[in-house]
Amino acid sequence: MKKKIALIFGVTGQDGYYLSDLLLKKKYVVHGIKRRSSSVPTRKIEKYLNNKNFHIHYGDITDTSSIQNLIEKIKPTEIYNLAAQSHVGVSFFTPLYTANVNAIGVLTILEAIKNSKNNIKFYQAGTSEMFGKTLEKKQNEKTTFNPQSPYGTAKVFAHQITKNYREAYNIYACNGILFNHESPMRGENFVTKKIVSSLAKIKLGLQKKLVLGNLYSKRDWGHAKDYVDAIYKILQQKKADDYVISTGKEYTIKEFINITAKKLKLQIKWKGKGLKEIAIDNSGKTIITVSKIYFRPLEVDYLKGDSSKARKKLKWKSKIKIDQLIEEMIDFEIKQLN
Ligand code: NAP
Ligand code: G4F
Repeated sequence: MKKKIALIFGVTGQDGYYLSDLLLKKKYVVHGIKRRSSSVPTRKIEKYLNNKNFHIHYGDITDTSSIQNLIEKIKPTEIYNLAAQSHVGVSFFTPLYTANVNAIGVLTILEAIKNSKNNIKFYQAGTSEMFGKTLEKKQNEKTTFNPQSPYGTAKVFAHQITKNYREAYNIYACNGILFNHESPMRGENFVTKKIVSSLAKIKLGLQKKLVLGNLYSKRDWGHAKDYVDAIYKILQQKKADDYVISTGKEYTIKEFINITAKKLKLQIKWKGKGLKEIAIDNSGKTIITVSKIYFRPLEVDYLKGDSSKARKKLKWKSKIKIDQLIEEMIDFEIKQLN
């Protein structure tokens, strides 16, 4: 049987961590790309570095020659593009950079695949942020995109160009449209990680206050481990296609805080409204406040996915519930702090 060789752009991030684990267990040879950094870019994936089937190379998806050279050298059978400037809020401060990585970077990979003599399957990490401001109660593959940020807008380009290359050049290229997924490996400045990490520190007396932005947007939060299963399945179908991956349940940021606080046995009470809203602990100390610096110029108020297609065609469904996700994130945080 032909050896399966995966090339992962974005291997050093949350999903890269879980996807590497899954593919190594499936006996793939896994190649990943790291960017030059002044700190340690491979901190999350350290445990794979001594695996003989895991290889790391320098590269960047904004560097055409590095992408072409890597694809020619590695000869992957599957490419997973998880690489992105993935923070929606930050994309308002760095819109050109975000578009360069999240949109043009994807086209650069697709061009390299088109020009390669090898048959390469391609996965593009699309997002529910592409739906943006939507009137649909549940969003699926047929829902119109209406992105509300440079991040979401660049991802719509990436989605569409992936579809164009599939149809124009007969490339096995797929889009996953993934709703928010979290884990202990989540980046520090996403809201779930920030909440769990800060409340755990507050509980242990290591931090005084957590400052957040909009507490009332709703998100459909799953576990990254479940979601990389779906990513893998998307590339194993007879025909290339696009799939929505979600849990179908939505919570506000405030609800996420309340569940986390309860699990940490932190008693909190909410007071006030708008920018004056606060949460106090049972000694009357203010432990959560709201600041406008974390509000975005445009917000996506509501996201809730309909994954019926993935359930039917991929036989995939989200298994890990929000309670278990939060417990796992808390355990990880407490272990780190101890
Ligand atoms: P993440 O933790 O932020 O990881 C992003 C990865 O992309 C990191 O490995 C990062 O490298 C890499 N990267 C950034 N710019 C790059 C460049 N120019 N060239 C090469 N690599 C680059 O994100 P994630 O949560 O794992 O998400 C993975 C993908 O899924 C992203 O494309 C994201 O937009 C998309 N997505 C995520 C979610 C979610 O809820 N997590 C939902 C839908 C879609 P460094 O480590 O060097 O920064
Ligand atoms: O955790 P967030 O930054 O995630 P967001 O914007 O939903 O984006 C994530 O999910 C997308 C899929 O839908 C991915 F494509 C994307 O790459 C990323 O992984 O923010 C969630 C919500 C927002 O409404 C935000 O305004 O939380 C609100 N929020 C309130 N206070 C905050 C904060 N977000 C962050 N990051 N930090 C805060 O202090």
